[in-house]
Amino acid sequence: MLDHTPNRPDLPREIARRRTFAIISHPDAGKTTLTEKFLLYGGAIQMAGQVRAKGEARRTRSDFMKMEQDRGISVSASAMSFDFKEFRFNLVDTPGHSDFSEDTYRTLTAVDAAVMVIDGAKGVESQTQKLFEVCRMRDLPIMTFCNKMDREARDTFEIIDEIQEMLAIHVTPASWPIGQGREFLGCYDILRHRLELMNRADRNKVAQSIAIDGIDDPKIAEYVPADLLEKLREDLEMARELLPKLDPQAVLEGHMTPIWFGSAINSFGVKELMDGIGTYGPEPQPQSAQPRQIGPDESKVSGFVFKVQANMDPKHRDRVAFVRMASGHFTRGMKLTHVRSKKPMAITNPVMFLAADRELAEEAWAGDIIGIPNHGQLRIGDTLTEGEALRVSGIPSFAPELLQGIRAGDPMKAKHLEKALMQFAEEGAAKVFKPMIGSGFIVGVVGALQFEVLASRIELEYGLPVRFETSQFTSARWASGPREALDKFINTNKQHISHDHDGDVVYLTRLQWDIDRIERDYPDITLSATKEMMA
Ligand SMILES: Nc1nc2c(ncn2[C@@H]2O[C@H](COP(=O)(O)OP(=O)(O)OP(=O)(O)O)[C@@H](O)[C@H]2O)c(=O)[nH]1
Ligand SMILES: [Mg+2]
Repeated sequence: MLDHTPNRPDLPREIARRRTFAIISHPDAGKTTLTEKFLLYGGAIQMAGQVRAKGEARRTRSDFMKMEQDRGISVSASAMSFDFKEFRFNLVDTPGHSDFSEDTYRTLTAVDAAVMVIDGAKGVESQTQKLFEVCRMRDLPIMTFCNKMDREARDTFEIIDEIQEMLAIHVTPASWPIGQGREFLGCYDILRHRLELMNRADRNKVAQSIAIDGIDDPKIAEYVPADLLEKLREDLEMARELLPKLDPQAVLEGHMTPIWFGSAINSFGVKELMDGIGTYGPEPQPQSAQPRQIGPDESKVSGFVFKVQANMDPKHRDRVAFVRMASGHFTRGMKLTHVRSKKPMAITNPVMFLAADRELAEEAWAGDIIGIPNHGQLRIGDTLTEGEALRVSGIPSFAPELLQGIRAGDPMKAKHLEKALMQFAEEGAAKVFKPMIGSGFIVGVVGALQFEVLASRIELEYGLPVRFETSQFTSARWASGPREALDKFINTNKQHISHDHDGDVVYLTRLQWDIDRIERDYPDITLSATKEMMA
């Protein structure tokens, strides 16, 4: 578990200014839109793109895959780094759809905090709840952004109560909405006593911010109509009585979440949220690893791979490992030890993810997320160190729940298909099994949409149309045991045996009965539904 001890030694300034966090929520709450506005305020881009961009309109930077752009949903986590005031933000936009949650869960092992986005009309939705529980398990501090306040939203107290009750966390308002729906004017910034007014005319424009001297300042009446002002005063009075005050330590411990209200698409409330992440968000935290935890202030460099993405740039066929730096000050060209293979690796062309561009990373500090282009040596869960045999632990691997056969439209292209599938398997986008008997491959995923992503990417990135067909199997189990027992098991069950992309033995079946039988008949063989990420 992470340890947020407040009195650990001071971090070097470069590390202390880093804020590494994921944006999480139920599908469609506005994560990608919010990410885009973060980039805008961070000065990383000049103009925000849109999730459902039509014609010549700009697209968002984090939904860079074609399928994401066509459908207006995120299917893959993407990282971005930028400066905001004195802070360096490393942000990961995650997909909300549960079919892609393995990617999101892995991302949560690589960040120090999460921004939870809630749709103001919908409140806490099912996926919000699941993701929140993962954050809770890791004691991640959470900042909440209640989005889409430009539309009809639920009552503010009701939303806050729902979060407190459903998620069992204290909620403290950092801002308070004034009016709602068409009448939504903006927010009262409780932390800094300012009036923030939304500009509906220009979505890319910074909100008008007016300094006031507390809620009784007569100046407010110049901007807020009498009825709304009266309600605001009443609400704030009630909030003061009923809701907890911001306790920064409780936020860092994950027991309290501050909530900001806003509208990502109108760029509203975003800057206040960013200030909040800077001020109340955690510095890079210790990373749990075996046999010991890694402290961000250690002088030796270490980091671990939490995601691999092939063909990020369609122009260069390459594979990028997303590495979260866990400690030290990395400089380009350093030789690090790849702990799994015990081999040295010279990191000569690491990249930083800057909005849509990648740029050579000359250096990186604990907390940063960098990309390391490679030819498949780097896998999810791998640790890089200056020699010590440390392994970062706790990166989840989900059991495949849906199996389908896959074939190339053109049977002559089977070899090509194999290559593409192996790449995606190494990326963690799907599990791929090659049966011992017969031709073709079986693909295993967690959610049905992953099949579609796979088909679309194989066609786009490898120029291979493919089709899926129902498989006679519905479950996959990794088999392990002593060599001799395993060989005997394989030889007598050939019809059910396949190998994954690492050559490991996988038993396929459609009957739980088979699995029970194997466990009974082969006491030396262990069947498991997931495969450990680390060898
Ligand atoms: N009215 C309104 N619509 C918004 C706002 N923010 C985002 N949207 C719209 O909500 C839809 C979903 O936004 P996204 O940013 O793609 O949501 P997401 O959370 O990234 O979705 P997934 O990645 O698919 O889970 C888009 O059509 C946005 O334009 C807002 O503040 N107000
Ligand atoms: Mg998205």
